[in-house]
Amino acid sequence: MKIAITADCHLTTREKNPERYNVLINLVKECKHSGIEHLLFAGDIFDQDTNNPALFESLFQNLGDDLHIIILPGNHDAGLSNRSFTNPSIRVITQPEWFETGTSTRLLLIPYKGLTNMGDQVAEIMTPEKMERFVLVSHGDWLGNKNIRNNYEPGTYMPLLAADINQFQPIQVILGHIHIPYSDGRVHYVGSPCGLDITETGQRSFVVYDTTSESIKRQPLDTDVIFLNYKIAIFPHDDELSMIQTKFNRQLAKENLTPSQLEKIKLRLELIGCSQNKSAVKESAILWLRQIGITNCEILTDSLRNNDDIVLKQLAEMVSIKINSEFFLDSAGFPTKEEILHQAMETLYGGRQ
Ligand SMILES: [Mn+2]
Repeated sequence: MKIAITADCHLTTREKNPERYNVLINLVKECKHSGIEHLLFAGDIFDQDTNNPALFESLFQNLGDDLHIIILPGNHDAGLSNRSFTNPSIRVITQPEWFETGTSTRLLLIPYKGLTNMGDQVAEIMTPEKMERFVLVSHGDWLGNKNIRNNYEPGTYMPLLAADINQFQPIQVILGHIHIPYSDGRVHYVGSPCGLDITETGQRSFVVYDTTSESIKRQPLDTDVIFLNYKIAIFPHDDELSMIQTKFNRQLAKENLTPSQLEKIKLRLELIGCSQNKSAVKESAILWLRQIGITNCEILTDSLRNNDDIVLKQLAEMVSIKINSEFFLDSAGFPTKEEILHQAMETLYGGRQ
């Protein structure tokens, strides 16, 4: 059996964010195409105060027995219950519940509950003398890694502690709440199916749990919009545009986008460092981006210095060559070459504009 899991759709109205609805239509198509029988929402179907079950339900008409929708309410879905829906294929989980998969490994579904820990919720349903083999699916903050947090809503939501994992030993943990797709050992954040804003970048995906192999796989999702947010450092040069082009193309290649996805890009490009003519380089960058099919972009140059001093320009080029030499290697825990170049330009041009 294959179970698809998504989370953090944050639906508003269809007029305001049609892309958040359209991606769910695509998700249903993907599920049917891949022989997936269950589609599980791990919380936050709705955004802030928007809560329109009828509109959500309209996306899942005529599902028949092919696809069953399971909803775990998140911290934004208060009050959601089976009474909210008329479609019998949609089921809302309001209490911790076991989900049978036909194998000896079950899914433990824990809906969001404020002012509790996820571990307490697991303990409530777990028989103390019997060690269950299970996959935990829920909505909240994984506290085992401090580097990830939810920019969308500060605070701590039904936290899962490393001690909880040690105690209950779920074979996998699949969570909603953090919108960035992320995996840390056995803990996986599904990520929002469609980027909500410029901080939720790149191609989006959903998770498929295969009950036979007990494996987790990510499957790409087709979205109306793909956010990209790049920061590029430059130094004064007669061809600053090609400097931007090289760095931009290098970053874009990592996104693995198809040519038809280019027109879906919503780009924020922040230029930092120093330019010999910042308004000219901004203008030429916009033109070039348009030529390669990226029309929806904003270029930020607030932190870009402007200086055409000829001596400093030569110094800047020498510094940049040094930074690009093998001596400075990009590796984890160290500043990137981009950051070093930015700092070097700040040092070189600071206070001399
Ligand atoms: Mn949430």
